[in-house]
Amino acid sequence: MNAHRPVTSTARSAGWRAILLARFRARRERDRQSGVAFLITISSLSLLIALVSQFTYGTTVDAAQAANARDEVRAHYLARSALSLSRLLIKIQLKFVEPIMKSALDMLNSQAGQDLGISLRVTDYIGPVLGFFSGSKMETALLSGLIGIDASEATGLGIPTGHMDAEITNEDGKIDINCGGGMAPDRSRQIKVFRLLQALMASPRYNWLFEQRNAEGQFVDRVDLARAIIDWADADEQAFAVDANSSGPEDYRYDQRDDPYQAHNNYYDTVDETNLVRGMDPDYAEAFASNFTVYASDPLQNCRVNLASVKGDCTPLIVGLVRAALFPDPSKPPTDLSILDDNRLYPLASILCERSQAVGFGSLDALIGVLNNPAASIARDDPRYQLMQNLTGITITTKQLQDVAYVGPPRVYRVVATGESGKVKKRIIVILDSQGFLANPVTNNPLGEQASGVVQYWREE
Ligand SMILES: [Ca+2]
Repeated sequence: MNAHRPVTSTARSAGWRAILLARFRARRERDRQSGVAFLITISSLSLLIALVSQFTYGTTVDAAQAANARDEVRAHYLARSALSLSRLLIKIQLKFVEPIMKSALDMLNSQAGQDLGISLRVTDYIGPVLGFFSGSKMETALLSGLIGIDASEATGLGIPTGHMDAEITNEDGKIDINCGGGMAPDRSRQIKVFRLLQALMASPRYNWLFEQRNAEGQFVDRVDLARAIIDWADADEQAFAVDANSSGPEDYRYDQRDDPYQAHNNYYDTVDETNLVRGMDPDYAEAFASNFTVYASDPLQNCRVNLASVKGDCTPLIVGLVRAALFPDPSKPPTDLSILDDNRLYPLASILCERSQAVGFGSLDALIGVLNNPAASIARDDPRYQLMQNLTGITITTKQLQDVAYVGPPRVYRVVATGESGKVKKRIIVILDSQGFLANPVTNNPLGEQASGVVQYWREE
């Protein structure tokens, strides 16, 4: 019996191996488990990071969207407010200022024995009025101080953020290119429009426009352009001609262009529509279109321009009106060619234009006075004093000027109201006709609504 058989080295090493193997297995198991934990941690972390960044991004976008939406609404209503205040001023002008000014001027004229020829346009003061409502506290205080009231206790004045503005102009002080057009064209009115267009374009300073090819590679002359503008607006297919016997069919070939279209053959909807008229290109539009309107205002429906309403750079228009008044018959060349001399007419017209900006015109005679006697129409300290002393006056009668122009209460207004909040800017362009037909009154005071103008056109951008 061999109870104590010695352990062989082979058996010992097998034991160690088993131990080592077990340890190795345990460790591998442990390592394997710790790898899983690491992976789980990493993936949880990335998931969390992705979630958090998605959340942050989403919140930032939502906040920006909300701010944008807030600014959109705020800018829209600021523009609407500017528009409402503009309409209030228009109403004040038409309902109160015009009648009072008329009786005051009548009284002054009868006492002083001469025509003072001034007018008051409260609509020109829309800027300060808006400043009163939308400016800072200091602005409001300053403006209320100017008119002698204490606005410190008034509530609702001033806006904390944003800005609003408005510009009020008249359409009356422009050439009505729709006059005489439509379904029942009126020849005598069309001739008037033709005269006005010819006279507006007559200036030698525009020669370069008619001496080179236009954007479409064509030569266009003044007669063709005026005729095309008139023919677009009338229903008939007969080309307009001053001499009715020489007229043929309209042949503008709008439908044979690369981008064919039909002539409107009815009233223009906007002045921009003149861009579709043959011969018209951006250069002509820039030179003349600012003097066009598509809204009638002449109470006699005789295509005349309201000189009480001219605004902005009105010198070319006044030059045109004077020329149109002096050339009643466009089929004959003018007898006095000196009237085509820009050096003679432009300085006078620029003085008249300046005066219309400053005090307006109370009557046509005030304007004729300057034209007849330029030397007496300028102050001594004006730099152009000497120039005006050397200018020969232009003989023009009230009757001649009356044929193409009048001075009367404004009728059609264009209001461009803007509202700004943050990065958003809204602009509302509205045409208001104070004598327009009010089809759908929204209050029970339709007359009051009409007084601030009936909306003819509305565009928000
Ligand atoms: Ca036509």
